[in-house]
Amino acid sequence: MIRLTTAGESHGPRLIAILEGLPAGLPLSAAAIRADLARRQIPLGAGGRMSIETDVATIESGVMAGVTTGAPVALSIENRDHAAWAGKSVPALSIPRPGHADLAAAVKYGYGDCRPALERASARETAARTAAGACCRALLAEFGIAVSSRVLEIGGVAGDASSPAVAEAIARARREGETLGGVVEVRAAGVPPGLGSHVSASRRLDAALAAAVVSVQSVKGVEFGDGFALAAMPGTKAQDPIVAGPDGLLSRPSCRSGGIEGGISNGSPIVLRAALKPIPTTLSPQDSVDLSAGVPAKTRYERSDTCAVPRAAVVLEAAVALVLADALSEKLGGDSLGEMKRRFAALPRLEARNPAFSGAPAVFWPE
Ligand code: EPS
Repeated sequence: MIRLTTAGESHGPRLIAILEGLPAGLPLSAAAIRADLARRQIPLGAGGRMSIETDVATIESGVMAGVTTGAPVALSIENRDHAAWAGKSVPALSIPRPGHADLAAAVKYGYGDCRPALERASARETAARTAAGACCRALLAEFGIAVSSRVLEIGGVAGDASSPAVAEAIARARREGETLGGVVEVRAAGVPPGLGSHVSASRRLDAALAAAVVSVQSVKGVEFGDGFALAAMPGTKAQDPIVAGPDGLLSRPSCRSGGIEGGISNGSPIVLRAALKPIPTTLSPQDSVDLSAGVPAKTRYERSDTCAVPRAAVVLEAAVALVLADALSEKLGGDSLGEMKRRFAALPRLEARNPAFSGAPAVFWPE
């Protein structure tokens, strides 16, 4: 079982990730983690903070001589901006931003200042998740599984992170004191059939992926394969036909189900999309209430990003990689990489003529 705990505040000294359950024997380098952290620091849509941080993860434990030991892997990432906050008196934040955790968390935890909510709810935390996701990606790569992503649209404008129209939409939003959300697609190629299970709600792979995706800050929607469009299709057009190929193996020419049927990976690529709302910290003031006086007040602006979608794409990859690594280790036993590889090699293939099927009738419920 692979489990991640992160800790750390946005402007605290550092972020921590503790990743439990990686098998022993997995080569893991700070450089591989650094590569994903660098991908996440894409400047498009980012505010001033990104030019302060250069995220580097230090491997604190669980790796000896460049190889995992099976013990928890602890990672730390310095917050360079912490130096600007250490020892300084910080004005109270008593006007919660609609859409942020400010109000709900302050009431829930009895805070007298929304700042503790801001600090922990901040998407700065996603640097730690990305670092842990890189470790999971390294495990998946050993089995030929690759997780990738692309931005499909930002602020209603179709295009990926390199699209001039998208860049222009973000620049316009910045000029207008607005923020933008968008849609990201994540794909996992090379996923073997048989991850997850239909037998219990808690073991369904799509349920675990949906939970992980929605746990990423700002995500408000998730769909698999053709997702919401399936709701309007006739049943015969909404499935992925099962075809016997010339090699004697089964194939699925379409991927409307997103590679998961009955909560189990079916051997097709896993395809999901996440919808992110615009960041709630806006240059233009929004209607709120000053909780210290109980009177209407406009939100105040503190430095923030215009659009987090390009960065979120890498974070969503990490979230998906973590769930797939967990499901793979459940399927293959998770103690050592060598053991997992032997079991992986013995997984059944999707044969068109399946020897388990004799065609004989059976009495399933004897009287
Ligand atoms: C964030 C606000 C901004 C972002 C931050 C997430 O930080 P600050 O308030 O310091 O300007 O830059 O994201 C990161 C620092 C990061 O590494 O992704 C927020 O409130 O969610």
